[in-house]
Amino acid sequence: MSQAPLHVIDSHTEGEPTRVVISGGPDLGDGPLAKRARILREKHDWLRSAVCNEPRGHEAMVGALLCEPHEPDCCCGVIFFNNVSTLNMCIHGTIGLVVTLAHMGKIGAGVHRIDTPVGVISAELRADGSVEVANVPSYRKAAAVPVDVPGWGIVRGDIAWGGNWFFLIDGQGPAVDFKNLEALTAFTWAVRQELGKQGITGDGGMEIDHIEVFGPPHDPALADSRNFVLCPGKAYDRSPCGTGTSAKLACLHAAGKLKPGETWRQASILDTVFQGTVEELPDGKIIPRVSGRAWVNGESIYHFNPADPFRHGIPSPI
Ligand code: PYC
Repeated sequence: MSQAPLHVIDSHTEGEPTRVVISGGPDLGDGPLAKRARILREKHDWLRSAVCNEPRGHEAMVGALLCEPHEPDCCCGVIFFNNVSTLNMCIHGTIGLVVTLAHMGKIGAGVHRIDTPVGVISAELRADGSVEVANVPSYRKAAAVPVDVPGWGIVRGDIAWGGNWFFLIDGQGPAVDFKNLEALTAFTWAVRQELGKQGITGDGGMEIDHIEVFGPPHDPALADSRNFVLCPGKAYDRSPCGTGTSAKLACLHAAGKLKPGETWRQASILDTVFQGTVEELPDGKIIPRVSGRAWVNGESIYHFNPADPFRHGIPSPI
């Protein structure tokens, strides 16, 4: 286990934090990013915990390990992780990564390809500082799937892939309002538990580990919808969740409610907004394009004193 100091740069994307590890991480080899993510998970989980968990982090922290790319023509590779595990994909984190790389002077305005465990994505850093990410192919797997949730009855949701697996619920559960955070967390956590118990999964048996609830926007002049997203480690997303917005775009497109050239404005529980558009693929899937803003707001060196019992973080109770 490496005890070299870690150098990290912090940012937030529309309220949701990203902590990019720019040096000091373990050697994961030079294989495909999916293989390196597995090595990180199985052999170096201390890095995730040291970066995201207390005392350095908190439940909403998303980490991003900057790597050399495996795929050609990429400016970098990245592996995302949170308080409980690695993440397949993270769009708010990609926006944070791009702004961090620009802050470091490594990239400028323009389109950049980035290698991830679920495929190559591209991100455009625009002249106004906003970032548009072209995500992996996304699709709706099933519509209006019923799940019996104790205390709530039959809850219906769409199952969609937007780089992570989502269960998307519209118009059921507590009102999507900041004052209902606890009730929304309890509702979505109960839904997630039942999906697992009832064997309702994404493709290939992958766990549906993100639950997204939609309600009307506070201000229809600024957004089309407002969401609450429960992430795998039971933290809510402070941003509108880019992979969740991608899953929503896939569902809207599959339902004939969003066409190429039209823009969907997804507000978060904090009323920050991502803009989304779709590009149709021949197989019926879409490439979601999601844009938003991020700000660098910190930089640290982490030290690992062997006498410190919490040098690798306090494990999440989840
Ligand atoms: O923006 O894709 C996202 C995301 C996933 C988990 C937290 N944020």
